[in-house]
Amino acid sequence: MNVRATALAEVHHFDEQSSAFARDVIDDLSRHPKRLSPKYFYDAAGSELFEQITLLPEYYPTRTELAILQDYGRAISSIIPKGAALVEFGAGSTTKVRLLLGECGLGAYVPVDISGEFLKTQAEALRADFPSLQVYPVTADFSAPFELPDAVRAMPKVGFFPGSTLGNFEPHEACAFLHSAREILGRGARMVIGVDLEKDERVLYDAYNDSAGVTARFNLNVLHRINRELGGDFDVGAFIHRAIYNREKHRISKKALTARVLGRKFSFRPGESIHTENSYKYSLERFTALARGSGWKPFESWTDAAGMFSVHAMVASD
Ligand code: AVI
Repeated sequence: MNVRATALAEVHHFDEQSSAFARDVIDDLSRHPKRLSPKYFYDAAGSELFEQITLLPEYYPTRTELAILQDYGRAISSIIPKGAALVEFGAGSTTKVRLLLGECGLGAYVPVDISGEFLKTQAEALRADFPSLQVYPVTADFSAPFELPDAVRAMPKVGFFPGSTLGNFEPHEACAFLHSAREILGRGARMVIGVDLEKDERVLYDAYNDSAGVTARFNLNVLHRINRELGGDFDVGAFIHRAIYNREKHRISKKALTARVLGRKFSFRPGESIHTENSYKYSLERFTALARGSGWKPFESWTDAAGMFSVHAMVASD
C-alpha cells in the first residue's frame, strides 16, 4: 500500500476492503491519464444501477445471454458433472444461474463477489427458492486468487462467468484471470463463460449511452462512492459521462469529463477525463485463441441467431 493510502486508512480506521479501495483510488488518480478501476462500480447503489442497465432496451447483452441460457440450458447444463460445485465469478444477481439450477444436480453453488452485502441478499433468496441447494458465498475480489470453501474441495468444479465481464479486463488481464480461475478450480475443471461479440458500432454506442441516462449514473456513482466511503469532496455534477467505441482496440471506453473540479486532493485540467472502464468485444476466433493461451480448451459454444453474444464451454488443459 502506498504511504498516502496507509495514512488515510489509519486516520479513518478503514477495514481491509476500504483500505484497498483507498490505495487504488489514490494510485489511479495519480496517473496520467487518470483512471479508476471498474471493480469499484459495484457498491450497493452501483449494483442496483447495474441491475437497471440490464433491463434497458439499448443494453442487449443481458437479455441476449439470458435467451441463450434459456434456449440451450439443457445442453449447457449437460457439461456440468452431477454433484459439482458451480463457482460463479462476480455473482451479482442470480438470474442466470437459476436457469441452469433446474437442469443440473449441483453439489454446491459458490457465488464469489466483492460486494458482500449484495451477495448475502442474493444467497438468501436462492436458499429460499432452492432449499436443498448448498450455497457457500465467498466475499472476494475474483480478479485475484482466493480460497474455495473447504466443503467443496472434493467436488468436481465448474466455473461460471456470464455477462461478458471478461470484456472489462485488458487482454493481458483477461489471460491472467483465466489462468487464475484454472488454478482456483483445479485439474479437470470446466468453465461456462459468456462473451460479447463484435458488432455494428451504432448498436454498441447506444448500449453504453442509453437515453434514460442510467449508464451515466452508474459511471458517475463511483465518484459518489469515493465521497461517501473515503471522505472525498468530488463535485460530481461537474463531470459528464462519455462512452466511445474504439474499433481498433475492440472496446468501449467510458470517461467522465469535467471542465472544473473542486476536489481537494487531485486537480483536473478543464476537459480532463478519468478513464473508468473498457468493454472489449471479441470475435469467436479471438476468444478461442485467448482461452487456449490461458490454460483452457473451448469445446462447445452457443450464440443467438443474430450472432450478438456467445456462451462457451471449456475444459482446463492439463
Ligand atoms: C459488467 N460488464 C460486462 C458491463 C459491460 O457491458 O461492460 C458493465 C457495464 N458498463 C456499462 N454498462 C454496462
